[in-house]
Amino acid sequence: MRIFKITTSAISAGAVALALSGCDNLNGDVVGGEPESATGLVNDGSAATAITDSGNPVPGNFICSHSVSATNPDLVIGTNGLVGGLLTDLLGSLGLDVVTNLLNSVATPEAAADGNLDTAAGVTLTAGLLGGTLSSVDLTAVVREGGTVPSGYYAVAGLSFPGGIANLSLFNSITVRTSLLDLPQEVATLDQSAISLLGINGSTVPSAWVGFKATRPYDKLTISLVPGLLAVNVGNAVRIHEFCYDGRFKIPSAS
Ligand SMILES: [Ca+2]
Repeated sequence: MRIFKITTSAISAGAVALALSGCDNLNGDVVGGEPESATGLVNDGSAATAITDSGNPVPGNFICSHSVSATNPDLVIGTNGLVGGLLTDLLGSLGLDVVTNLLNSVATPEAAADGNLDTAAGVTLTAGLLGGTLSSVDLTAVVREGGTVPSGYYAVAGLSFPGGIANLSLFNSITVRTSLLDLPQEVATLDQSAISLLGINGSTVPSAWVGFKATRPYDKLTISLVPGLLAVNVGNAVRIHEFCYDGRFKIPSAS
C-alpha cells in the first residue's frame, strides 16, 4: 500500500460540481440523521468523530453535508482492501462458498450511498470466513465512470454499532482508503484503542464518522472492517450509514 502525503490544496465548491456533473441531477445533499428519529447516526455534530487531515486529528464532530450518492455509485463488496482487477482476481481464486459467504456479509450495500443517513448497509461477521486468505470485509463506493471527488474534500464513512459498546471490541481495525483508477491513494486506520474511544460519549448505540480529508482525488472509497474475534458469528455487527465527501465540524460545547 502506498501512502501519499501531499499538502492539501484548496479547491472551490464549483470544482466538485464540475467533476460530479452528469449525475442525474443529484447533488449529494443528505437527509436523515435527525436526533428525534435517530436510527443510530445523528447528524447534529454529536456523533463521535475520527477524521484526520494530513495525519492529524481534526477537532470537533463531523456533520455530513454531501454524500457520494451524488454520483450514483456502484457498491462493491470485497476484501483485503483490494479494488478493481486485483479484487476480481482474488475472488476468482476462491471457492464459491467463500465468495458467497463474503457477499452475504453485507446486507443492502446500496444503502451506504443513497443520500439518506437513516438507511445503512449491515455487516455480519461469520465465523471461519476471515483469518485465512481473507482478512477483512470491505465495502467500496465506486464513483460513476468519469467522475472523481477532487482533493480537498473528504473520504468519510458514517457508522453505528447496534450491539452497543461491546460491538466496538469486535474489531481489530477499521480502515478507510481511497483509490483512483484502481491505484491506491490514501488510507487512514483506526486501531483497537482508537475504535474503543468511539464509544466514549456513552450513547446506547455508538456511532461515528471515520476517515480523512483527501489530499488526492479519488474515484473509489473503501471501508475495510477487520474483526478481532474470528470464531464468532455476529449479525449486524456494524452498520455503514453513508459515504460522505463533504461536511463541516462542530466543536462540542463544554458542559
Ligand atoms: Ca444511507
